[in-house]
Amino acid sequence: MEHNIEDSFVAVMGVTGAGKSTFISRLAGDGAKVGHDLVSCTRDIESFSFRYNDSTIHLIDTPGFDDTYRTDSDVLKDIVFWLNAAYQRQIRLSGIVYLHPIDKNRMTGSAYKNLRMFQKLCGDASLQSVVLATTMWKNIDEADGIKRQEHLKNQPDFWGDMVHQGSRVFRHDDSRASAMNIVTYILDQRKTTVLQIQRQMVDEGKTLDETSAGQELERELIKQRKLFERRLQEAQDDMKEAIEEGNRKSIEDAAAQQERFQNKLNEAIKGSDDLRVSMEELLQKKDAEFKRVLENVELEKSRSQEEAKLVTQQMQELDLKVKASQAETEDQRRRHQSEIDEMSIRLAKESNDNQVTYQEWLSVERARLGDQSDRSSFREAFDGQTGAAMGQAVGAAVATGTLILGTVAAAACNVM
Ligand SMILES: Nc1nc2c(ncn2[C@@H]2O[C@H](COP(=O)(O)OP(=O)(O)OP(=O)(O)O)[C@@H](O)[C@H]2O)c(=O)[nH]1
Ligand SMILES: [Mg+2]
Repeated sequence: MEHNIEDSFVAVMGVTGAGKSTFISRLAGDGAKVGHDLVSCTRDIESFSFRYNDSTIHLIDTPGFDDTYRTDSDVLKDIVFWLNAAYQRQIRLSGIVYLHPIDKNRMTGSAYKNLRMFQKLCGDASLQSVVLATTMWKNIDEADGIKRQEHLKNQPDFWGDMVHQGSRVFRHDDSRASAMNIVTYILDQRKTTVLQIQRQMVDEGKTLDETSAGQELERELIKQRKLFERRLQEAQDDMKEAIEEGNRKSIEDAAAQQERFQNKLNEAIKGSDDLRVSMEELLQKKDAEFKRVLENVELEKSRSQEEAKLVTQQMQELDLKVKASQAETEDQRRRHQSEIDEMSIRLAKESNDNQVTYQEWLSVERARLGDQSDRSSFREAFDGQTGAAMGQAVGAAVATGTLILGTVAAAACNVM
C-alpha cells in the first residue's frame, strides 16, 4: 500500500480583516493568527498545511492592502516576491481564494483597490482558478447579503467580468465544511495556473513598476500624490493666513496639517520608487524571509509524509491483525468441530456400552426370572426402564453443552 504525496498550493487573498486567516484555520488548525481588533493582523506571508486524501494542501496566508502598519507598495512587494520565488522553485498554485466581507455596506475604496490589484496580479488567463468567496454572513441580515452578493456578481467592474471569465462565486459560512467545499472545488479542477505577475517578472524579466499590478498601484499612488500635494498646498495657505493674523493656535494647527500631508506625500513618492524593483533585487532583500517560509513548507511536507508512512504502517498492522484473527477464528472453529466430533464419538460409545450392559443385564435378569409366561409385560417393563436411562443420558448431555445436544439426541435415538 503506497501513499503518493502530492503537494497543492492555494493562496488566500482579500482586504484586511476579510477573514483570510480564519478561513485557513478552519482547515489547517490554529496556526494562522486571527485578528480580534480593528487593526491589520497578518503581516508576513505564511503557509499552513493540512492533509487531504493522499495529498498535502498548503494554504498561503497573505496580508491585505490598506494594512494599518505598512504601505500598499510593501504589501504588494511581499506578495509578489512570494509568488515569484515560489514559481522559480517550481511551485504552482492550484487556485486562489479571494475573500470579501459581505457585511461591508458597499465596495469601499480600499476594497475596490484591493480587487483591482488582485485582478492584475492574476491576469485574465488565471481567472478560472479563482474563487470569489463572501464572508461575515453572521454579521448581516441574510436577504441584504444575498442582494449584495448579486450586485457584486452583476457589476462588471466588481466581480462581473471575472465571473464571465470563469471565476466562481461561493458563500463561505465560516464553517470547516464550507471552507473545504471551496478548496475541494479548486482541487477537483486538477490543474495549476501561472499568474500574470509570475510570467511578467520571472519569465519576461520585467521590473515591478512595469507589470500590470505595479502599474495599477502606480496609478493609485499618483492619485494619492496629487491629493496630498493639494492638501499640502492648502495647509501652506492656511499657515500664511495664520501668520498674517498672528494667531498662534491656527499657526500650530496649520503646521501639524502641513507635516501630516508632507509625510503622506513622501510615502506616496517612496511607494512609487519602491516599485522600481526587479525580481533579483527582491530576491536579495527577502531571501532570508522566503527561506523561512520554504523551510516551513518543507517541514509540513515531511511531517505529512511521516503521517502518511504512519498511516500505511498502521493499515498494514491492522491488515495483519485481521488476518491473524481470521486464522484464529478458523482455528477455533476447527477446535469446536473436533470437540463436537470427539463428544459424539464418546457419547455414541457410551450409549453402545450402555446397550451392551443392558443386553448383559437383560440376559442375567432373564435367567434370574426364569421362564415367566407374561413375556410381553416383562419386555414393556424393561423398555420403560431403558427409556428412562436414555432420558437421563440426554439430560446430562444438555448440561454438558447445547452444541452437542443434537448429537446426543441422535445417539440416544440409535440406541432406541
Ligand atoms: N462572522 C464572521 N466573522 C469572521 C469570519 N471570518 C473571520 N471572522 C472574524 O473577523 C476577524 C478578522 O479575521 P481574520 O481571519 O484575522 O482576517 P484576515 O483577513 O486574516 O485579516 P488580516 O490578517 O488583518 O488581513 C476575526 O475576529 C474573525 O474571528 C466569518 O466568516 N464570519
Ligand atoms: Mg490574517
